[in-house]
Amino acid sequence: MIALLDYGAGNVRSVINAIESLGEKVKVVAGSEDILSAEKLVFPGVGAFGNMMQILDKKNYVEPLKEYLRSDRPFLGICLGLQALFEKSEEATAIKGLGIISGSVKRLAVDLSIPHIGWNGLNVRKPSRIFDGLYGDEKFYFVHSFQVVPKDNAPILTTTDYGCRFVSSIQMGNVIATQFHPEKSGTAGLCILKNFLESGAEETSPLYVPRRTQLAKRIIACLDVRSNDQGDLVVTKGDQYDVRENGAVRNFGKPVQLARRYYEEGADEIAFLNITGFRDFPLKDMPMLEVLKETSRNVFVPLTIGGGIRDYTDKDGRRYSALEVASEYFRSGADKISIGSDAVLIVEEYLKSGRKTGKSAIEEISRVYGNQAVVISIDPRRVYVESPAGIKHHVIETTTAGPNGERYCWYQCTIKGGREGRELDAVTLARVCEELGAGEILLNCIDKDGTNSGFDIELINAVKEVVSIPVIASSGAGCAEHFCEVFTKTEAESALAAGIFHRREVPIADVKRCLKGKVEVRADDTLK
Ligand code: 1PR
Repeated sequence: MIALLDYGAGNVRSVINAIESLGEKVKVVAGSEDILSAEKLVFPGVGAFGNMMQILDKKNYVEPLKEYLRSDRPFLGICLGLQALFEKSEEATAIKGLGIISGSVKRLAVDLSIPHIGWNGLNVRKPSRIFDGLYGDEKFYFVHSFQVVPKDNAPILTTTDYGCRFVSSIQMGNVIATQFHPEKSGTAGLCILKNFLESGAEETSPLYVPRRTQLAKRIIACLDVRSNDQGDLVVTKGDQYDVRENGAVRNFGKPVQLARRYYEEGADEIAFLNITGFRDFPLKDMPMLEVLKETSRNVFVPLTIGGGIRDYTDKDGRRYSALEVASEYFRSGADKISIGSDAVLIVEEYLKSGRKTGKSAIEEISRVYGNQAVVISIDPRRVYVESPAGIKHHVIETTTAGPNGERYCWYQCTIKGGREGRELDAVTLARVCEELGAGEILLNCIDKDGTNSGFDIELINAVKEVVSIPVIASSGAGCAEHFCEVFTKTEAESALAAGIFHRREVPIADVKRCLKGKVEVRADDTLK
């Protein structure tokens, strides 16, 4: 029986699912006595350092945790569960950590997108039983903006490179903690978890030790989900957002099965977009929550869910906040939520008043779950203009001329799945959302969606220029070479596709094969 410390700030379901998939039972800690009596304790941390320590303190977990850790019983900390072991953090300077390891937690100060999101490697510094069965070139899923800085080198188990070299895991006796998420790192992550759970594994060092590790560009499979006319939840896909063919909603199959297929085929991440979420209340749309719960049971890569994340008042006058909606998704297995229409309305309000309210969905959700958990999905459409003069939006010069030969355009934000255009451009939207606390941009393009003609490189570069958070390039992928193009001509950290994967035109492995040698990718087993 594995004791799991859940302090209520994020997606612990994935950790439970991963442990259960390895045949172990999990008991969620319900009081300090469960910590003291645990034989093996797993502590997955999500969110913010200050908030985590305050909750641990309020629940009277701090002293029992210290006692458990000092007794050198098996402990696995994940992400914030690693940072908690240190004395203090720059994220919340007035709040003390557990102080089991001398040193502190510092902001990742690098000239690259922050948070550090994605799959990166490990440079192993000393043998450990958690490496049993690993070759050494595997990649693991990271998502963080802070790094631990131990006072001396003794606890350092691995380092990872991302603009700087940072400590990506530590081990002191039976106390092990990782900055990366083994539960979200596919088979390599499950291998680490299994080694931790089976205390008998040999202390080993992997054969291969990379000189420098590299963050991989991520390939994301996207599932647009909605009910068809018979009321079944199906994966659909539009052409420029029109999902109907001969009057009926296109049906590419069931979301849970398709997500599983993409996981097995090597997708680095999976996104579900509830594309009619803007008109329904998502908490009533329980099938979507079920889809997440089911998927997270056997898909061990990050899951993003979008659609309908906004404040909502039901017919009886009960108000639900976007934070409540998001919380339900996180509890059901989501690692990130994505906000579409509501982000446009939030930014419009902010630009009107010039003031942050602290109450918008973006601010509230990122405060509680961390910036990395908040993705902004943008649905822009090109608006061509003769010249930039007099246009109050971010205009770009384009090589794809407009219908009347126009050489300039701006990207108009839309809401409600492209049904309504707004007086706001995508570049401004992205910039302001970052200011409000968003951690990633999912950049669609209605003109390109479903066309198989390649990503909108100009749009991606325009947005990339104004934000320092990661950008997911989306819409238009028609062949493996389009992924090469987007990663070599833009700084996008990941690329998403739907149609070519659903129609089995291009397998994910072919995309990675095409990228290999030119762009860093996470090799799945089929590539090795
Ligand atoms: O506005 O917060 O309720 O969120 C609704 C979400 O649903 C948004 O993220 C929005 O992008 C999405 N959405 C709404 N309507 C549609 C539609 O297609 N009618 N899908 C829709 C958007 C775009 C991509 C697509 C890529 C790749 N889908 O996610 O998967 O364009 O496609 P491709 O590779 O086939 O070209 P809210």
